[in-house]
Amino acid sequence: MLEKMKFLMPPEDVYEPVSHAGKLVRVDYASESYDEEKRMIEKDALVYLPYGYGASEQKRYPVLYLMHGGGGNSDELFGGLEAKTTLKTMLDACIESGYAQSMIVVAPSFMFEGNEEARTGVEAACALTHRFPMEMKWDLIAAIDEKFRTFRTREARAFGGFSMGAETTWSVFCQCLREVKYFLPMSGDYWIKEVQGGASRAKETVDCIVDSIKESGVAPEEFVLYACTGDKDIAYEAMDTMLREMAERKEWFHASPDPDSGNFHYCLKKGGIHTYVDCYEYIYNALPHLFDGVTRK
Ligand code: FER
Repeated sequence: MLEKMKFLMPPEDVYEPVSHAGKLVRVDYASESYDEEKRMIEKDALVYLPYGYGASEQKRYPVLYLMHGGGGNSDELFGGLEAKTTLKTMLDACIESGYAQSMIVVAPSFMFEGNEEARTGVEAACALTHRFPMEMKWDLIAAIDEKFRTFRTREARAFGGFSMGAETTWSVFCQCLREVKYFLPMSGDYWIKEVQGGASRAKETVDCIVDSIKESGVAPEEFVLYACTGDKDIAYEAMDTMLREMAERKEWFHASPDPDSGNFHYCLKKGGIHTYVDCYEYIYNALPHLFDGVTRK
């Protein structure tokens, strides 16, 4: 049996503006298509800088990368520079109260020009989510570490995403374990074998994940997964099947209901559905457990 981590409903006041608010900035960076064309491409990410960022020359920050779902772009999670969603207010409140560490949050996109079919087609989207880890480790991390005062270590990097962003997260897990320690796949399974292959081809999909861990040389004690979804979510069955298969591989995944011990946590929201409102609640649940020991030593 796979024991679950307790889901906490965020208190109402995390959605109320606080006096010590962070800010959103846009960052442009160069990447390439990482396909046969090897095209140079212009990319951008929306970056959340916590309150006080820049006040001290010495202070460094951990970085949480967050990927949007299918049909989205780098504006989607934060609601653009105007912060039209509740994510920024929630981060401000969680950091001000000390519930979460002060951190930089980066919202990039797996989309880029010339791939419009990936907005609606899942196969086309997968072609992009599966190339994104190369952009992540060869371009995006470098751009963020160059522009901002980050720790520049894997212990101070987390990657999460919702729906197709969760699919991206599994892909980043498999290819960027040496660059990133914490992973937060929300409402999505890994489509490396086929669409919803986490359910239809669970064993082969999890074999791929395990092979990637072996190849990375990263030990099970050196990564942490917070996998979240809701039991009414359209991704529930596929994700649940895949996570239960993962829990069988006890050499690699140490499942624990305690979010601060073990490396594999399954957070399930009763009644949770496939929306960003639920996604932000999952982020709220994972936030206090990220970057343990980086700045609280
Ligand atoms: C899943 C079920 C649905 C999933 C993604 C979706 C990646 C939704 C995709 C979309 O509509 O863009 O298991 O996992």
